[in-house]
Amino acid sequence: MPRHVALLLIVLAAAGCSAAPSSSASPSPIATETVDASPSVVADGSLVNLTQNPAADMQPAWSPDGTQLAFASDRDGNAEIYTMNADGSEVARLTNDPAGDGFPAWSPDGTRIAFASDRDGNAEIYVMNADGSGAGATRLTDDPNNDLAPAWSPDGARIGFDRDFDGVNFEIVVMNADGSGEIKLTDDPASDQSPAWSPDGARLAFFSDRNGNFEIYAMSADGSALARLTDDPADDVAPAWSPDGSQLAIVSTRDGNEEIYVIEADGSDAVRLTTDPADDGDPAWADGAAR
Ligand SMILES: [Ca+2]
Ligand SMILES: [Ca+2]
Ligand SMILES: [Ca+2]
Ligand SMILES: [Ca+2]
Repeated sequence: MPRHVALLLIVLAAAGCSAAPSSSASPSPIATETVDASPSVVADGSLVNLTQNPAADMQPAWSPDGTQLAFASDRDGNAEIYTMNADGSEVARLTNDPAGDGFPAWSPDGTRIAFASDRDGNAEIYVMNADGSGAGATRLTDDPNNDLAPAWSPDGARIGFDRDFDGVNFEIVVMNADGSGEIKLTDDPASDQSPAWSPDGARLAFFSDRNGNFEIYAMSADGSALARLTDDPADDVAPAWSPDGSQLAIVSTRDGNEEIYVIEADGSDAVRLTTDPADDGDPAWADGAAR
């Protein structure tokens, strides 16, 4: 049994949205996320549905203090970003744009939320205040390719994301939090997606099909020292670090449909957390020390 699973809450969205971008060349990658999802909280395998809404509620992200979740939902007709308390109460809508808005990610100080939107013609990374105040979203990227899945470095200085160069060749890119200084960290014809910073900021985990099927990888924050963490013929995607950096939550289809697993940071000792005939995706790990 991994050390911290019983102490921590992992939030996830049921449905196969985690792997959807990899198999789709859709011009609207945010608005076309999988339907029938709803964020749930699982602590050692017990599930609580937080949203109870017929719309698709996806991509849950914990606030740094563990009191709120941001998520994307199409409950108002197209994908928008929302926040709610950790018990599902006080849902607030933060975006209001006919384009698709998704992939919310909190800044480490909890004041801002980065997200992806195709409101300017293709998916770009934006940032807005987490409480809905201010003039709205500020655009950080300006690239004709789709930019998705932002993830803030633990020191708040940088944002990692994935850029879709041709519908199948995603690369991991890092920029300064003001959008300057882009650096492409991967350079492989396969699809490299969904960067996740380790809590100490030293490593970036992601998933890639560079070895024939989706596996979890981790590299140094400068792109060096690449390590493969999983080795299973099924799809292994959507890594999320534990708060102490010793483990990752991942999604795998190794038991027939998408379930949440926890692996050690070196890839060993996979433990399955969910057992449900529906797909379970998009894990996000809350900091147990804050709860
Ligand atoms: Ca929208
Ligand atoms: Ca773009
Ligand atoms: Ca690639
Ligand atoms: Ca695999």
